[in-house]
Amino acid sequence: VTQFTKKGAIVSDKTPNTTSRRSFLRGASLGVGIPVVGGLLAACTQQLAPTPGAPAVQMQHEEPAAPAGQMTFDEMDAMHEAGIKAFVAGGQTATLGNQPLEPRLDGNVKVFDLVCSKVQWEVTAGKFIEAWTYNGTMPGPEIRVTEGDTVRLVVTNNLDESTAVHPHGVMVPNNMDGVPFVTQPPIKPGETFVYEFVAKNPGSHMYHSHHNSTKQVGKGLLGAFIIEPKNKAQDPAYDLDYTIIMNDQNGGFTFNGKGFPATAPLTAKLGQKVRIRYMNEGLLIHPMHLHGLPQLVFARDGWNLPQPYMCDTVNVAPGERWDVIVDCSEPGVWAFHCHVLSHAENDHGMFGMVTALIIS
Ligand SMILES: [Cu+2]
Repeated sequence: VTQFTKKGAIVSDKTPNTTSRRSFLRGASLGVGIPVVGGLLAACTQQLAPTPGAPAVQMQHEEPAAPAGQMTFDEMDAMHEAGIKAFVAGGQTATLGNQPLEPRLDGNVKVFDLVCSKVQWEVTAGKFIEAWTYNGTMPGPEIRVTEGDTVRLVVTNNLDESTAVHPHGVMVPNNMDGVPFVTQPPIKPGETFVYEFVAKNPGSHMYHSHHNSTKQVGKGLLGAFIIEPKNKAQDPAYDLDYTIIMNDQNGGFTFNGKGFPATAPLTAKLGQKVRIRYMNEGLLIHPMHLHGLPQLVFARDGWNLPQPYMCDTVNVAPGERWDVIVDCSEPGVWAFHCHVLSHAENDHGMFGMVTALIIS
């Protein structure tokens, strides 16, 4: 029996570990662990329902690695395994960022109400940080419209400093560009500002603060702004659509506002094609590496490439969006992480920018 303390340290009896992280993942990827994959999928569907009384395992990047020599190899392995087990159990946080926001209709205008406010945001199980948010989540809600739609963003500032919203990558009239003292006055605390424009250029875009932005975007004032093309045939065909928004300030290294093991896995059925939209809202580059399966890169910053190409690591610089297709041709649990290794793993196990593509 292995027990977990609140700080993530592990108290174990003499029972030897029979499944290391590597053999666990290897078994799954070789196909001998299909029941394991099924179990993972079952666990993932329960992700929004934290297990009552489940151990709080914290794998935080701020946690200083124990000095060399203070952990035995078994202790180190046990900490690595604990992180994987927590991920499989569903990460154990109750909130999700980047959730679809249904617009209300004013005539033919799609209206999205965005309220800027501070909340306590759970980055990993039990670890809360102060986040500055749109509508209470980090990232803010996903705004998704269709090319040609008229879009209105009604932004109310309930923060205690001014702000503004920049539709990043979206082609808008100059006065809708969201840069204080360049295209508009700042939205002061208590004020509301209305942005309205026609969504012209389809693709994967973002919206974020453009005021005191190192702090405000870092704190969480960011989100996905997706414009679907009128002609869907202009993109490669896909069955599932995932977005991974990266940030590297508030709460450490995060995908969609969560650090491993609280990150959400991507799940797919064998043979499906998965579209992944990478969006980097951080200060650092994040080369996204998927194990086992190549990525077909077909768009950058919302613009389809004249010549799509295959790779296994897609470097995503700050401000960039890259769209890829993964052909899920091999079942298993495929590790999927930023390949700046200090954003993903240390003595205490995997943390931060780590998730998995689970194909069953
Ligand atoms: Cu990274």
